[in-house]
Amino acid sequence: ISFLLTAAILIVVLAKTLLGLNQSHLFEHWPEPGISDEEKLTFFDQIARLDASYPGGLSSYIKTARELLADSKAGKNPYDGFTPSVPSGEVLTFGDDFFIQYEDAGVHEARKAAFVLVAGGLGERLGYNGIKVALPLESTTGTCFLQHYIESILALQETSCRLSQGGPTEIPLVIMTSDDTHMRTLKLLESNAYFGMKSTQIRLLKQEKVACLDDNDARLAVDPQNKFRIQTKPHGHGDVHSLLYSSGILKEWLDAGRKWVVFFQDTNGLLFKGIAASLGVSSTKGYQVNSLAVPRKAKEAIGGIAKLTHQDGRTMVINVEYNQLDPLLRATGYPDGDVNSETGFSPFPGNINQLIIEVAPYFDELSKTGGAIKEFVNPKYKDATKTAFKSSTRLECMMQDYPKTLPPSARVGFTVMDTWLAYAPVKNNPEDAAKVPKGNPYHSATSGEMAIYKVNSLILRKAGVKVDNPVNRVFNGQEVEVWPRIVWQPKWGLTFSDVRSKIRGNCSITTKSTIVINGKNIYLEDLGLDGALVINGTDDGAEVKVGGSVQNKGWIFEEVDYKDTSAPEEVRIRGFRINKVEQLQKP
Ligand code: UGB
Repeated sequence: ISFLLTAAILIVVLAKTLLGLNQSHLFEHWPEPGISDEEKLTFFDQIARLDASYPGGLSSYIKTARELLADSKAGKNPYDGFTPSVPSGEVLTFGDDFFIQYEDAGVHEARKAAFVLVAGGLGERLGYNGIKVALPLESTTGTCFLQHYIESILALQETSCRLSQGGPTEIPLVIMTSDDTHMRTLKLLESNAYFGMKSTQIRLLKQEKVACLDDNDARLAVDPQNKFRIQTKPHGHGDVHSLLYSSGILKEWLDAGRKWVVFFQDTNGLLFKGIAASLGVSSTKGYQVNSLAVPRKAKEAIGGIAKLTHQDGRTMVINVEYNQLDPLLRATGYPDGDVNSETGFSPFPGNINQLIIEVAPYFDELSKTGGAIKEFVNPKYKDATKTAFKSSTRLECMMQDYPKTLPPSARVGFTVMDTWLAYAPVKNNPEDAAKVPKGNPYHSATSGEMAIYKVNSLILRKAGVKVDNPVNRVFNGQEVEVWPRIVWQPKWGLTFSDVRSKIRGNCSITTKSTIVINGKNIYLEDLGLDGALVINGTDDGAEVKVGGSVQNKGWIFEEVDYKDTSAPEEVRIRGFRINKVEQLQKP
C-alpha cells in the first residue's frame, strides 16, 4: 500500500509540475479514467525518467529551452560581443626531441589516467547500420575500433606501470552509450571477452535522450505514433560530464588519486598515436583542459579552436563549431569568413574532440554545475516569421563546451599534431565523401583505413626503415594514397621510442607489401620485404627476430562498388576487399 501511495503522490507531483510548465496539451486527448490506465502510467514513468536524468529536472530543461528558443527567434548570436583570434598552443612535430620527451612524460602519467569513450551516436552521416565501434579500422587484420582502443589502453597501462612505481595499476575505461548503442556495445564486449581487459575495468554509462519541443514556448512534443509518449532525441556528447559526475565515478577516480581523464570519439583509428605525447603536454604545461587539434582546412566539418575576447575583457579558448565559425568571422572583421590562409589551412586549429582534463579541478567545477554543459538549440523554422517548426527540436550539448563555464584563470590549452598522425575519423558515407571538395579530407571508411597504413609507414620511415612511396587509387569515387599495408598490435609499438627499439639494421618495405605484426617482442632485422609477411610472437614472450629477403605475390586490393549489396556493409562502405593471394608466416 505504501508503495502505491508513494507512486500516486509522485504522479500528482509530476502532473502538477507539467501543468505549471504550461504543458496541459499533453493531457488534451486522454480518455476518461478507467480507459488506457496502463498507458497513462507508462507516460508518467517516462516523465519521471526525463525529470531525473536532466540536471535540475524538466522544469530546468523547459526554462532553458524557452530562453534559447527566444534567442534563436530573435536571431541572437551566441558569440555576441566576442571577437575571435588565433590562440597559441603546443605544436608537436612527430619524432623530434620535444615529441619524444613529451611521450616519455605522458607514458609515466598514463597509469594515473582514465579513458572515456563517447559512443552514443549512431552515425547517421556514415549510413552504417551497426554500431561504429564494431567497424574494422582496417581490413588487413579486421580489428575493430573497440578492440584497438582497448588493446592500446592495455599497452599504455603495461608500459606505464613498468616504468613508474606506486599509484594505480589499472587504467579504467568508461564507455558512454545510448539506447541506440548500449546493448550492441555490451554484446560486442561480452562476446569477445572484453578484448583482453578485465570486465571490471570497463563501465558503460548510458545517456538518456531528452524531450523534443514543438514550439517557441517549449511545449513538449507528443510522439506521433503514441499519444502517451513524449518524443525524444539525443542530447549530444556533452552528456558525458553529468553522467561521470552523477554516477559517482569521477569522485571515485579523484579518491583513487587519478589525475587525468582522456575523452575520445568512436572512430578515430589514429587516436592513440598522439595520446602519450599529449598527456605529456598536459602534465608538463599544467593544463586543466587540453584539446587535441590538427591543422584544419577551411569549411572542414570539424570545429575551430579560437581565443574569444569579449568587449568586457573576458577571454576563453574554446571550440567554435564548424557551422558557427564562418558567421562569427564575417561579423567580426573577416569579410571572407572561414578561408584558408597562405599556409593552405584555416588559421584556427581543428578540434578533434579528444580532450584531456585534470581530475581535481574538473571535480570541483562539476560539484558546482552538476556537469551541466552550455546547451544550444537548432530549430528548423517553417518560414521567416520563426513562429513554427518544420519538425520538433530539442536542446543539445557538446563535450568540448565544458570550458565555457570555467573562470578565465583556468589553464585551458591545446596541442596540435599533424593530421596524418592523429586524426582520420570514419564519419561520411561513400556518396557524401566522394563530393568532398578536392584537397579536403573524406572522413570515410576508405580514407580512415588508408590513414592507418600511411601513419604506420611514416612512423617506420622515421625509425629508419626504407618504406616506398604510395600509389594513388580510386575507391568509391575517392582518390586515396595507398601505402604499404603495415599494421601492428598496440603492444608492439605504442610510442615512437617503442617502435624504434624494434628496428635493427637495414630494413625495406615495397609499396605492394603487407606486414602484420602480432606480438610484443618482435624485432625486424635487415628485412627486405616485397610481398606479404605475417609475424606472430611466441606465447612465452621470447624474442622473435625476422630478417632477410621475403618475396611473394602478397595481398591485393579488389574493388567493390558500394552499391553492390552482395558484399557485407563494412566492405561496401570502404570500396575494396583484400585478396590474400600469397604470404609468408613467421614463425
Ligand atoms: N555521441 C554521443 O556519444 N552521444 C550523442 O548524443 C552524440 C554523439 P559525431 P559531431 O571530430 O570530426 C564532433 O556525430 O558531433 C558521440 C565535434 O563536435 O561523430 O558532428 C558519437 O558516438 C566537432 O567539433 O560528431 O562533431 C561520436 O563518438 C568535431 O570535432 C562523438 O560523440 C567532430 O566531432 C562525435 O559525434 C570531429
